[in-house]
Amino acid sequence: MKILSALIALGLSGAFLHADQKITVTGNDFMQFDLKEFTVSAGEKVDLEFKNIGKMPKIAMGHNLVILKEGISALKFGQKIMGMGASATNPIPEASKEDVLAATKLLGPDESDTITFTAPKAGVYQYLCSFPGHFAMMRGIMTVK
Ligand SMILES: [Cu+2]
Repeated sequence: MKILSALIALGLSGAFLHADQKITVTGNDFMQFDLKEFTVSAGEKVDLEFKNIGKMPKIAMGHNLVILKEGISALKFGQKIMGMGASATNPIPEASKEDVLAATKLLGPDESDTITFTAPKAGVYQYLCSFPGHFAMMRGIMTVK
């Protein structure tokens, strides 16, 4: 009986090891993400916390983190939304949302936003900051295994 309860306890702790995956990324006044790549497990829940650690006003240096669907280039997406009139107040134009897997809010200095999503199937997913022009420097890769 003791062995059985020990096995059950082990099983439960195993379940806890598979708890949500937590990823934290920051953006700064130099248009840099601190994490340019991260890896998550397919089908598992991801808590992604994004923080703007800069000091410049949101209208001049706001940041967000936009993860694109598989096969969508962050560079091309960044260029496309500029053509759609993306701005500090409309960083993800409506017509571009079909390309977006998950996105945080656009953040001003010292703000943070946490989003939760289920990691899609295995593959490579590009992300960027969609504040106009920031895609030139603020890009990264989420690998799903
Ligand atoms: Cu930015």
